[in-house]
Amino acid sequence: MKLLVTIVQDQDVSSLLEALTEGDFRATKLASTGGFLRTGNTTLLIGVEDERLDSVLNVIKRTCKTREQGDPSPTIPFSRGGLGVKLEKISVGGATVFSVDVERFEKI
Ligand code: 2BA
Repeated sequence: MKLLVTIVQDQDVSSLLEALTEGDFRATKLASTGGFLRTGNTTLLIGVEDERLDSVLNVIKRTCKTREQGDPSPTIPFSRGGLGVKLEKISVGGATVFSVDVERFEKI
């Protein structure tokens, strides 16, 4: 079994959870914040049997979109680029997925 720590943009969460549920996958949704942009995103914990890994990755690929986002750092004093400097647009997503081997899984 694998645990997929899956970071997605908030805009994609609803359709991703719908597609996961339709595919009979289980997920837990956590609110998170990106360390670079410092804006909200969502982390889903998805436990999946090894033989269904490709299938769940396809659902994530199909559902999560790449978007351009501005760097908000000018609002943070003395951060990258300094005050008032407009930085370039950044490409975010579709999804960042960490696949971790699950040593043991129990529902009690
Ligand atoms: P953020 O850390 O807010 O990063 C948002 C986007 O900013 C990233 O999109 C990437 O395009 C850019 N970015 C991040 N760090 C950068 C840096 N040091 N220099 C230049 N550009 C940088 P994604 O790569 O699609 O990442 C989306 C979100 O996924 C991240 O939000 C973060 O929450 C998470 N993430 C990505 N890689 C990670 C990692 N290695 N470890 C933990 N979380 C990660």
